[in-house]
Amino acid sequence: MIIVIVIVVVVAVLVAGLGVVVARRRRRRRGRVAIPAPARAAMPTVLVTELAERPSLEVPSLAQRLGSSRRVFDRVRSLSSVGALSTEQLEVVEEVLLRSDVGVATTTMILDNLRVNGAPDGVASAVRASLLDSLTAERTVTATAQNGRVAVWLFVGVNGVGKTTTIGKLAKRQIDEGRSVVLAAGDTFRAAAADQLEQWATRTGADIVRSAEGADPGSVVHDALGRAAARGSDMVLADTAGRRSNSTNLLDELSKVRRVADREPGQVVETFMVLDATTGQNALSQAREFLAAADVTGIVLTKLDGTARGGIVVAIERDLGIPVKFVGIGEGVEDLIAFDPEAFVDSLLDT
Ligand SMILES: Nc1nc2c(ncn2[C@@H]2O[C@H](COP(=O)(O)OP(=O)(O)O)[C@@H](O)[C@H]2O)c(=O)[nH]1
Ligand SMILES: [Mg+2]
Repeated sequence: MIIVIVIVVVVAVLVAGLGVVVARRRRRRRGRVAIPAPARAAMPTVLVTELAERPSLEVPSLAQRLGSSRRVFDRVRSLSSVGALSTEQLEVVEEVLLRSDVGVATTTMILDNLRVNGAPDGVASAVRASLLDSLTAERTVTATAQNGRVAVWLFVGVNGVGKTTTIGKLAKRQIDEGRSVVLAAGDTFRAAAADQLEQWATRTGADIVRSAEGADPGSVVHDALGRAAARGSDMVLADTAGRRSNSTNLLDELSKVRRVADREPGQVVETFMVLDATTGQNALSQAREFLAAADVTGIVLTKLDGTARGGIVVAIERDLGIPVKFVGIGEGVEDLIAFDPEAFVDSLLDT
Protein backbone atom coordinates (compact mmCIF):
# COMPACT_ATOMS: atom_id res chain seq x y z
CA MET A 1 0.00 0.00 0.00
CA ILE A 2 2.78 2.36 1.06
CA ILE A 3 4.69 1.55 -2.12
CA VAL A 4 1.64 2.40 -4.23
CA ILE A 5 1.19 5.75 -2.39
CA VAL A 6 4.91 6.60 -2.93
CA ILE A 7 4.69 5.78 -6.65
CA VAL A 8 1.52 7.93 -7.01
CA VAL A 9 3.23 10.89 -5.24
CA VAL A 10 6.42 10.59 -7.36
CA VAL A 11 4.35 10.42 -10.58
CA ALA A 12 2.28 13.44 -9.45
CA VAL A 13 5.45 15.46 -8.70
CA LEU A 14 6.97 14.53 -12.10
CA VAL A 15 3.79 15.51 -13.96
CA ALA A 16 3.56 18.83 -12.09
CA GLY A 17 7.28 19.59 -12.83
CA LEU A 18 6.82 18.81 -16.52
CA GLY A 19 3.81 21.17 -16.60
CA VAL A 20 5.82 24.05 -15.12
CA VAL A 21 8.70 23.58 -17.61
CA VAL A 22 6.32 23.50 -20.58
CA ALA A 23 4.46 26.58 -19.31
CA ARG A 24 7.77 28.51 -18.87
CA ARG A 25 8.92 27.60 -22.40
CA ARG A 26 5.60 28.76 -23.83
CA ARG A 27 5.83 32.02 -21.90
CA ARG A 28 9.40 32.60 -23.10
CA ARG A 29 8.41 31.85 -26.69
CA ARG A 30 5.42 34.18 -26.43
CA GLY A 31 7.69 36.87 -24.91
CA ARG A 32 10.19 36.63 -27.73
CA VAL A 33 7.52 37.21 -30.29
CA ALA A 34 5.91 40.05 -28.33
CA ILE A 35 9.01 42.27 -27.80
CA PRO A 36 9.98 43.95 -31.05
CA ALA A 37 13.65 44.68 -31.72
CA PRO A 38 14.41 48.25 -30.68
CA ALA A 39 14.53 50.70 -33.54
CA ARG A 40 18.00 52.12 -34.24
CA ALA A 41 18.53 55.44 -32.54
CA ALA A 42 18.69 58.36 -34.97
CA MET A 43 22.32 59.27 -35.14
CA PRO A 44 24.46 62.31 -35.25
CA THR A 45 22.85 64.59 -37.80
CA VAL A 46 21.20 66.49 -34.97
CA LEU A 47 24.40 66.67 -32.94
CA VAL A 48 26.39 67.96 -35.85
CA THR A 49 23.87 70.67 -36.67
CA GLU A 50 23.79 71.73 -33.03
CA LEU A 51 27.56 72.06 -32.91
CA ALA A 52 27.69 74.02 -36.12
CA GLU A 53 25.00 76.43 -35.05
CA ARG A 54 26.05 76.92 -31.45
CA PRO A 55 26.21 80.67 -30.79
CA SER A 56 29.58 82.15 -29.90
CA LEU A 57 30.16 82.97 -26.22
CA GLU A 58 28.64 86.28 -25.27
CA VAL A 59 31.03 89.14 -24.62
CA PRO A 60 30.51 90.35 -21.04
CA SER A 61 28.76 93.70 -20.80
CA LEU A 62 30.48 96.73 -19.34
CA ALA A 63 28.27 96.41 -16.24
CA GLN A 64 29.54 92.83 -15.82
CA ARG A 65 33.17 93.88 -16.24
CA LEU A 66 32.63 96.66 -13.71
CA GLY A 67 30.74 94.28 -11.43
CA SER A 68 32.70 95.07 -8.26
CA SER A 69 32.26 98.82 -8.69
CA ARG A 70 28.60 98.31 -9.56
CA ARG A 71 28.00 96.37 -6.34
CA VAL A 72 29.27 99.33 -4.30
CA PHE A 73 26.38 101.32 -5.80
CA ASP A 74 23.77 98.63 -4.93
CA ARG A 75 22.64 100.62 -1.90
CA VAL A 76 22.14 103.80 -3.90
CA ARG A 77 20.20 101.92 -6.58
CA SER A 78 17.95 100.44 -3.93
CA LEU A 79 16.99 103.82 -2.39
CA SER A 80 13.54 104.11 -3.86
CA SER A 81 12.59 107.53 -2.52
CA VAL A 82 11.68 110.41 -4.80
CA GLY A 83 11.90 114.04 -3.72
CA ALA A 84 13.63 115.19 -0.54
CA LEU A 85 16.12 112.80 1.07
CA SER A 86 16.25 111.94 4.76
CA THR A 87 19.50 112.38 6.71
CA GLU A 88 19.96 108.57 6.71
CA GLN A 89 19.56 108.42 2.96
CA LEU A 90 22.06 111.22 2.45
CA GLU A 91 24.47 109.30 4.66
CA VAL A 92 24.06 106.18 2.52
CA VAL A 93 24.85 108.17 -0.63
CA GLU A 94 27.88 109.77 1.04
CA GLU A 95 29.25 106.44 2.21
CA VAL A 96 28.80 104.80 -1.17
CA LEU A 97 30.44 107.66 -3.06
CA LEU A 98 33.44 107.71 -0.73
CA ARG A 99 33.80 103.93 -0.93
CA SER A 100 33.76 104.08 -4.70
CA ASP A 101 36.66 106.56 -4.55
CA VAL A 102 35.08 109.45 -6.44
CA GLY A 103 36.85 111.64 -3.89
CA VAL A 104 35.78 114.07 -1.19
CA ALA A 105 35.28 117.06 -3.50
CA THR A 106 32.88 115.27 -5.85
CA THR A 107 31.05 113.62 -2.94
CA THR A 108 30.48 117.00 -1.28
CA MET A 109 29.28 118.50 -4.54
CA ILE A 110 26.78 115.67 -5.11
CA LEU A 111 25.45 115.79 -1.53
CA ASP A 112 24.99 119.58 -1.67
CA ASN A 113 23.09 119.11 -4.88
CA LEU A 114 20.84 116.44 -3.34
CA ARG A 115 20.14 118.60 -0.27
CA VAL A 116 19.17 121.58 -2.39
CA ASN A 117 17.35 119.93 -5.27
CA GLY A 118 16.27 116.58 -3.80
CA ALA A 119 15.86 113.69 -6.21
CA PRO A 120 12.81 114.42 -8.38
CA ASP A 121 13.37 111.26 -10.47
CA GLY A 122 14.84 109.07 -7.75
CA VAL A 123 18.20 108.98 -5.99
CA ALA A 124 20.06 106.84 -8.54
CA SER A 125 18.98 109.14 -11.31
CA ALA A 126 20.10 112.27 -9.39
CA VAL A 127 23.51 110.75 -8.56
CA ARG A 128 23.87 109.62 -12.16
CA ALA A 129 23.24 113.17 -13.43
CA SER A 130 25.73 114.67 -10.96
CA LEU A 131 28.43 112.18 -11.88
CA LEU A 132 27.93 112.96 -15.56
CA ASP A 133 28.25 116.67 -14.77
CA SER A 134 31.72 115.87 -13.41
CA LEU A 135 32.81 114.05 -16.56
CA THR A 136 32.52 116.65 -19.27
CA ALA A 137 36.15 116.79 -20.49
CA GLU A 138 36.93 116.77 -24.21
CA ARG A 139 38.14 113.27 -25.12
CA THR A 140 39.31 113.47 -28.71
CA VAL A 141 42.24 111.24 -29.60
CA THR A 142 44.64 112.47 -32.28
CA ALA A 143 46.15 109.79 -34.47
CA THR A 144 47.63 111.85 -37.30
CA ALA A 145 50.55 114.28 -37.41
CA GLN A 146 50.94 117.40 -39.49
CA ASN A 147 53.07 117.98 -42.59
CA GLY A 148 53.51 114.30 -43.33
CA ARG A 149 55.33 113.62 -40.09
CA VAL A 150 54.98 110.35 -38.20
CA ALA A 151 52.42 110.53 -35.38
CA VAL A 152 53.86 109.42 -32.05
CA TRP A 153 51.95 108.20 -29.03
CA LEU A 154 54.11 108.13 -25.89
CA PHE A 155 53.14 105.98 -22.92
CA VAL A 156 54.37 106.86 -19.46
CA GLY A 157 53.61 105.52 -16.00
CA VAL A 158 55.12 103.51 -13.19
CA ASN A 159 56.04 99.88 -13.53
CA GLY A 160 53.19 97.37 -13.68
CA VAL A 161 50.33 99.76 -14.42
CA GLY A 162 49.69 98.24 -17.86
CA LYS A 163 51.66 100.38 -20.35
CA THR A 164 52.89 97.55 -22.54
CA THR A 165 49.53 95.78 -22.54
CA THR A 166 47.75 99.02 -23.44
CA ILE A 167 50.17 99.61 -26.33
CA GLY A 168 49.38 96.11 -27.65
CA LYS A 169 45.63 96.70 -27.43
CA LEU A 170 45.85 100.13 -29.09
CA ALA A 171 48.18 98.86 -31.82
CA LYS A 172 45.52 96.28 -32.68
CA ARG A 173 42.84 98.98 -32.97
CA GLN A 174 44.98 101.23 -35.13
CA ILE A 175 45.92 98.39 -37.43
CA ASP A 176 42.26 97.33 -37.64
CA GLU A 177 41.48 100.89 -38.71
CA GLY A 178 44.00 100.58 -41.52
CA ARG A 179 47.06 102.35 -40.09
CA SER A 180 50.56 100.94 -40.12
CA VAL A 181 52.20 100.94 -36.72
CA VAL A 182 55.78 100.69 -35.44
CA LEU A 183 56.26 99.86 -31.76
CA ALA A 184 59.30 101.37 -30.02
CA ALA A 185 60.56 99.25 -27.11
CA GLY A 186 61.67 102.22 -25.04
CA ASP A 187 61.53 100.28 -21.77
CA THR A 188 65.11 99.08 -21.85
CA PHE A 189 65.31 98.48 -18.12
CA ARG A 190 64.84 94.72 -18.57
CA ALA A 191 65.10 92.62 -21.73
CA ALA A 192 61.80 90.98 -20.78
CA ALA A 193 59.99 94.28 -21.34
CA ALA A 194 61.04 94.33 -25.00
CA ASP A 195 60.19 90.61 -25.31
CA GLN A 196 56.69 91.34 -24.04
CA LEU A 197 56.25 94.17 -26.55
CA GLU A 198 57.57 91.93 -29.30
CA GLN A 199 54.87 89.37 -28.49
CA TRP A 200 52.27 92.08 -28.96
CA ALA A 201 53.89 93.08 -32.26
CA THR A 202 53.65 89.50 -33.49
CA ARG A 203 50.09 89.19 -32.29
CA THR A 204 48.86 92.42 -33.86
CA GLY A 205 50.98 92.58 -37.01
CA ALA A 206 52.81 95.73 -35.89
CA ASP A 207 56.47 96.37 -36.69
CA ILE A 208 58.86 96.74 -33.73
CA VAL A 209 62.21 98.38 -33.05
CA ARG A 210 64.06 97.18 -29.97
CA SER A 211 67.55 97.35 -28.59
CA ALA A 212 69.70 95.69 -25.95
CA GLU A 213 68.89 95.81 -22.27
CA GLY A 214 70.17 99.06 -20.78
CA ALA A 215 70.27 100.86 -24.14
CA ASP A 216 69.36 104.53 -24.32
CA PRO A 217 65.55 104.73 -24.71
CA GLY A 218 65.87 107.95 -26.72
CA SER A 219 67.89 106.17 -29.37
CA VAL A 220 65.33 103.34 -29.58
CA VAL A 221 62.59 105.89 -30.24
CA HIS A 222 64.85 107.69 -32.73
CA ASP A 223 65.45 104.43 -34.61
CA ALA A 224 61.74 103.58 -34.57
CA LEU A 225 60.97 106.95 -36.16
CA GLY A 226 63.65 106.32 -38.78
CA ARG A 227 62.09 102.96 -39.57
CA ALA A 228 58.58 104.42 -39.71
CA ALA A 229 59.66 107.25 -42.01
CA ALA A 230 61.57 104.89 -44.30
CA ARG A 231 58.62 102.54 -44.61
CA GLY A 232 55.95 105.21 -44.75
CA SER A 233 54.32 103.96 -41.54
CA ASP A 234 51.64 106.13 -39.98
CA MET A 235 52.42 105.85 -36.30
CA VAL A 236 54.98 105.02 -33.62
CA LEU A 237 53.70 103.82 -30.26
CA ALA A 238 56.54 104.25 -27.79
CA ASP A 239 56.82 102.27 -24.57
CA THR A 240 58.90 103.72 -21.74
CA ALA A 241 60.33 102.40 -18.51
CA GLY A 242 58.44 102.87 -15.27
CA ARG A 243 61.62 102.72 -13.21
CA ARG A 244 65.34 103.40 -13.41
CA SER A 245 68.41 102.52 -11.48
CA ASN A 246 69.01 105.13 -8.78
CA SER A 247 71.76 106.85 -10.74
CA THR A 248 69.40 107.95 -13.51
CA ASN A 249 66.41 110.14 -13.01
CA LEU A 250 63.34 108.59 -14.63
CA LEU A 251 61.62 111.89 -15.20
CA ASP A 252 64.69 113.46 -16.85
CA GLU A 253 64.86 110.44 -19.09
CA LEU A 254 61.20 110.79 -20.05
CA SER A 255 61.70 114.45 -20.96
CA LYS A 256 64.58 113.43 -23.19
CA VAL A 257 62.57 110.66 -24.89
CA ARG A 258 59.84 113.17 -25.52
CA ARG A 259 62.21 115.66 -27.15
CA VAL A 260 63.57 112.96 -29.47
CA ALA A 261 60.07 111.74 -30.35
CA ASP A 262 58.89 115.24 -31.20
CA ARG A 263 61.77 115.96 -33.57
CA GLU A 264 61.51 115.40 -37.35
CA PRO A 265 60.35 113.04 -38.73
CA GLY A 266 58.24 112.46 -35.62
CA GLN A 267 55.57 114.49 -33.89
CA VAL A 268 54.14 113.61 -30.49
CA VAL A 269 50.37 113.88 -30.89
CA GLU A 270 49.37 112.12 -27.65
CA THR A 271 51.18 111.40 -24.40
CA PHE A 272 49.19 108.89 -22.41
CA MET A 273 49.78 108.51 -18.73
CA VAL A 274 48.76 105.00 -17.77
CA LEU A 275 47.31 104.60 -14.27
CA ASP A 276 46.22 101.45 -12.44
CA ALA A 277 42.68 101.84 -11.07
CA THR A 278 43.27 99.16 -8.42
CA THR A 279 45.71 101.44 -6.62
CA GLY A 280 42.91 103.93 -5.95
CA GLN A 281 44.02 107.30 -4.61
CA ASN A 282 47.69 106.23 -4.87
CA ALA A 283 47.27 106.45 -8.62
CA LEU A 284 46.67 110.14 -8.17
CA SER A 285 49.87 110.85 -6.28
CA GLN A 286 51.88 108.83 -8.81
CA ALA A 287 50.28 110.77 -11.59
CA ARG A 288 51.29 114.17 -10.25
CA GLU A 289 54.97 113.21 -10.41
CA PHE A 290 54.75 112.32 -14.08
CA LEU A 291 52.72 115.34 -15.08
CA ALA A 292 55.65 117.65 -14.53
CA ALA A 293 57.97 115.72 -16.84
CA ALA A 294 55.75 114.68 -19.68
CA ASP A 295 53.22 116.89 -21.35
CA VAL A 296 50.37 114.45 -20.72
CA THR A 297 47.34 114.75 -23.01
CA GLY A 298 45.27 111.83 -21.77
CA ILE A 299 44.91 109.19 -19.11
CA VAL A 300 44.52 105.47 -19.74
CA LEU A 301 42.99 103.96 -16.63
CA THR A 302 43.65 100.23 -16.57
CA LYS A 303 42.23 97.32 -14.53
CA LEU A 304 38.81 98.88 -13.95
CA ASP A 305 37.58 95.27 -14.08
CA GLY A 306 39.61 94.46 -10.98
CA THR A 307 38.47 97.11 -8.54
CA ALA A 308 35.41 98.16 -6.56
CA ARG A 309 36.72 101.73 -6.65
CA GLY A 310 35.77 102.61 -10.21
CA GLY A 311 34.74 106.09 -9.05
CA ILE A 312 38.45 106.91 -9.19
CA VAL A 313 37.85 107.91 -12.83
CA VAL A 314 35.91 110.93 -11.57
CA ALA A 315 38.53 111.85 -8.96
CA ILE A 316 41.35 111.62 -11.51
CA GLU A 317 39.69 113.91 -14.01
CA ARG A 318 38.69 116.40 -11.38
CA ASP A 319 42.03 116.50 -9.54
CA LEU A 320 44.39 116.32 -12.49
CA GLY A 321 42.31 118.18 -15.05
CA ILE A 322 43.32 115.65 -17.71
CA PRO A 323 40.74 113.60 -19.61
CA VAL A 324 40.49 109.86 -19.21
CA LYS A 325 40.56 108.72 -22.84
CA PHE A 326 40.69 104.95 -22.56
CA VAL A 327 39.90 102.42 -19.86
CA GLY A 328 41.21 98.88 -19.53
CA ILE A 329 38.60 96.30 -18.56
CA GLY A 330 40.59 93.07 -18.84
CA GLU A 331 43.81 91.51 -20.06
CA GLY A 332 42.65 90.51 -23.54
CA VAL A 333 43.46 92.38 -26.73
CA GLU A 334 39.88 93.68 -27.04
CA ASP A 335 39.63 94.72 -23.40
CA LEU A 336 40.29 98.41 -23.85
CA ILE A 337 37.53 100.87 -24.62
CA ALA A 338 37.35 104.55 -25.38
CA PHE A 339 36.05 106.06 -22.16
CA ASP A 340 32.37 106.91 -22.52
CA PRO A 341 31.00 108.66 -19.38
CA GLU A 342 27.38 107.71 -20.08
CA ALA A 343 28.09 104.04 -20.59
CA PHE A 344 30.33 104.08 -17.52
CA VAL A 345 27.87 105.82 -15.20
CA ASP A 346 24.99 103.70 -16.49
CA SER A 347 26.90 100.54 -15.74
CA LEU A 348 27.14 101.67 -12.11
CA LEU A 349 23.71 103.16 -11.59
CA ASP A 350 21.23 101.90 -14.16
CA THR A 351 18.63 99.81 -12.38
N1 LIG B 1 42.64 92.81 -15.29
C1 LIG B 1 43.38 93.64 -16.03
N2 LIG B 1 44.71 93.44 -16.11
C2 LIG B 1 45.44 94.30 -16.86
C3 LIG B 1 44.83 95.38 -17.56
N3 LIG B 1 45.83 96.05 -18.21
C4 LIG B 1 46.98 95.41 -17.92
N4 LIG B 1 46.77 94.36 -17.12
C5 LIG B 1 47.75 93.43 -16.54
O1 LIG B 1 48.65 94.14 -15.71
C6 LIG B 1 49.93 93.52 -15.72
C7 LIG B 1 51.02 94.53 -15.99
O2 LIG B 1 50.87 95.02 -17.30
P1 LIG B 1 52.09 95.57 -18.18
O3 LIG B 1 51.52 95.98 -19.49
O4 LIG B 1 53.22 94.61 -18.20
O5 LIG B 1 52.50 96.85 -17.31
P2 LIG B 1 53.72 97.87 -17.55
O6 LIG B 1 54.81 97.47 -16.60
O7 LIG B 1 53.19 99.22 -17.21
O8 LIG B 1 54.13 97.76 -18.97
C8 LIG B 1 49.84 92.42 -16.77
O9 LIG B 1 49.62 91.19 -16.12
C9 LIG B 1 48.63 92.80 -17.60
O10 LIG B 1 47.99 91.69 -18.19
C10 LIG B 1 43.40 95.56 -17.44
O11 LIG B 1 42.77 96.48 -17.98
N5 LIG B 1 42.73 94.66 -16.67
MG1 LIG C 1 55.99 97.28 -19.72
